[in-house]
Amino acid sequence: MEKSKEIGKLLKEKGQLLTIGAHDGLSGRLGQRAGFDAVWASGFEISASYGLPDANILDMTAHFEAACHINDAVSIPVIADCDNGYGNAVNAAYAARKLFRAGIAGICIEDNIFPKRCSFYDGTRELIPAKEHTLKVKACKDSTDGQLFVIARTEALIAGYSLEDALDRAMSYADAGADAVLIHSKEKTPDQMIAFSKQWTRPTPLVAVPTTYDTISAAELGKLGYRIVIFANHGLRASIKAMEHAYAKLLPAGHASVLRDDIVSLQKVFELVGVKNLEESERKYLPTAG
Ligand code: SPV
Ligand code: MG
Repeated sequence: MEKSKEIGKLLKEKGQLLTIGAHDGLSGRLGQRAGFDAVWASGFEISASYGLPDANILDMTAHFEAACHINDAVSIPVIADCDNGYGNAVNAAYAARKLFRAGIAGICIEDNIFPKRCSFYDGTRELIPAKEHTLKVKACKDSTDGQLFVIARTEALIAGYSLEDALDRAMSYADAGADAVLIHSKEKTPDQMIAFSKQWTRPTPLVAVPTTYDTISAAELGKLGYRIVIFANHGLRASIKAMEHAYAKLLPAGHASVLRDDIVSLQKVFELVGVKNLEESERKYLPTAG
């Protein structure tokens, strides 16, 4: 089945998609193995993996390549975080078509101006006019004859707009043909998300990214209408903690045996990256091997 149809199909079958953030093939594959339904090619994670802030510093090509690496490493659908579409509606539509043709199942575009800043950074932010983002969403859908799963995201609550403004924007994006609407919040409690969902009147599924409001469960979000839940950056943050811990032990000890309980075996890495397949291919296609 075409990847772009899989998200809709999974939503029908499972009711809710649990999605894990990733920045490369390996982190995506670990997400699939853990049992997540889909992978979020996170702009935050991809930027961080370059040692860069999440602020449109990396260009579209870098994001595209990372999304493709993830997509190649997994068989579950990948949703590419396309930030603000890397420019106007024309830029966004180009990115959408390119990702669709590469086999990416879905994209997400947000109503931040270009360049954007991560939702969690301090400071004020500007959004593009609702009408402009509505057309951007439509341009992304049209660019693939409606086939790509397009999540329209509003940063209205992040920017300090009212709940009514957030709802107006989100309804307009839904009416333009978005397949799902992501309402983002940086509150520590899920109150905004609960209030938003209670006033949501469209059949379009809602998407939640419970990063700061981290005590509400996916099941509870599901009951509110959040049918896609994205754990956007938890793999990256877990790996940073694990690496910091290991390096802090390794340097003073000066010998790697102190890490035996903290790291996976080489065999585990071999298995994760498919060394068995490599060996099979070598036997089959390299006359001198074995
Ligand atoms: C990302 O993972 O890049 C996202 C989610 O867009 S957030 O960082 O919460 O904005
Ligand atoms: Mg992002």
